Amino acid sequence: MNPLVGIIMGSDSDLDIMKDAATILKQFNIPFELTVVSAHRTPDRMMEYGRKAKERGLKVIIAGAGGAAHLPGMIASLTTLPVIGVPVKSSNSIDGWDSVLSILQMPNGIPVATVALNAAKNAGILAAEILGTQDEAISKTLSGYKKSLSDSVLEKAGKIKKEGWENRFD
Ligand code: RP5
Repeated sequence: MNPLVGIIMGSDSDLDIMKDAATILKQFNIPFELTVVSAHRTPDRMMEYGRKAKERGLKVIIAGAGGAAHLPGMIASLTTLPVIGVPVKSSNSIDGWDSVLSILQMPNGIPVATVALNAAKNAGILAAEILGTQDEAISKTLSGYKKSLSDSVLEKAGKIKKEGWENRFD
């Protein structure tokens, strides 16, 4: 199947974080592609990716980068597809705030839906939710996923109730 989600990152060193987006999309049976596109080191490739993404059939782009993280914002400037930004705490990050603020503080007109630091899994879920607005099968998969989250919390609450909270801190 043709990819619906494009997962891109500034460096292969981001993959350890960005693979979480791929893993959850795989779990949801949503076709995606994954590659490295560097805003600073391959600006022409970035322009081509952003400009051709829509005509290639992508519906959502997840872009991750760290430090001077310009990739998500620049990709958003090149397409009308929704762009989800993943700030990565990378080798060139001071403390992660640099990545967060570089992706979050976009000018009016060019939004990037920024998830939490290193939260590539949430980016994958958000991409699925965007696709789910037009696809009932994906929407149902997401309902099942959220039910499983709820069940696991209730299970933990039940365990604490049964065993007593004091036993959790021995
Ligand atoms: C950013 O610089 C990348 O997104 C990565 O997070 C960071 C470090 O890249 P490498 O020096 O590891 O290639 O552009």
